[in-house]
Amino acid sequence: MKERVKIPLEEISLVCWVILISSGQTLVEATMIAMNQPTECTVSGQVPIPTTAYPTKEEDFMTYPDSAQTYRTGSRIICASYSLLKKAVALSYEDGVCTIYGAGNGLYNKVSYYGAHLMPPAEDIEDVSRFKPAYSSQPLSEAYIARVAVNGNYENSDRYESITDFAQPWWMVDLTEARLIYQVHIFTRQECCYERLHDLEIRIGQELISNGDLSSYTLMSTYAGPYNVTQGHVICSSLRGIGGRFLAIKKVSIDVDPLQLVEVRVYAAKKK
Ligand SMILES: [Ca+2]
Repeated sequence: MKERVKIPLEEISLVCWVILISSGQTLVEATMIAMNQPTECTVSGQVPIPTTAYPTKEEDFMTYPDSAQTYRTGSRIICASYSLLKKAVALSYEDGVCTIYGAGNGLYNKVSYYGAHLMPPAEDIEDVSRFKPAYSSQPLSEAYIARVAVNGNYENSDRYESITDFAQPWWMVDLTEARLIYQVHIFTRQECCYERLHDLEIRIGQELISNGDLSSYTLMSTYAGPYNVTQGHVICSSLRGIGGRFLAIKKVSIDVDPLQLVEVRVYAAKKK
C-alpha cells in the first residue's frame, strides 16, 4: 500500500523557485517575481507613426465565452497557478499543455501557495485591449470618450480626455474575460500638453467599478512622470503577470491636469 505524503506548502514554493532559476532567469528577476511588488513604469521605444483608424462600432468589439484556454507550461504547478490567477473552475495538464476552464467563474484566494510561474517570451503575449469596451470618469466631450483609447488610432486628437478641472480622473478597459496581464503601453498626445501625464496608478481588477475608487484592484505599476515627448511611450510591466479582466489607469495627484490617453495597449499571455 502506498504511503500518502503531504507536501508542505513551503516546499511547493521551493519547487517553483527551482523552476524559475533553472529556466535561466536571473535571481533578481526571480526575487521580483516572487514578491510581486508593483513596478515603476519606464519610458522607451518609438511613438508609432499614426495609422488608419480601426472601426469602433459596438459590433466590432470581441466577446469571448468562458471556453477552455490553453497554455504551454513546464509543470502542473505552473498550470495550477494560471488557473488560480484566472479564477478558472477546473484545469487539466498533459504533455506540457495546460488547459483551464471557465476563467473568471471560480474562487481563489491562495495564489501564493503555488508560487510564481514563468514569464512568457514576447511571442507568447498579445494585445488584448483593442476594440474592447472601455469606461472612464467624465470625458471632455463625446469626441473624447473612453473607447477612443483602444481604437488603434494614434493620432493626437484621437484620444480619451477627462473633463477639465476634474481631480483624479480614471479610465479602464474591459478585456471581457480574465487574462494574465504582463505589460501595458500608454501613449499620450505628442503635439501639446504631454507633461500632464504624471502620477498614474495602473491597476487590475475582476469587477467593474465605476465610482473611481479602485483601491480594491491590484496595483500593477505606478508612473511618476511627468512625461516628456522626446522619450517614446510609457511601458509598465509585471514580471509575474497579474490576472484580471479590467485594466485601469488613474491619475492620483491632487492637481486637475486632465488624463489624456491616445492609446492604451494591454499585453497578456496568448491563448493557445
Ligand atoms: Ca486612439
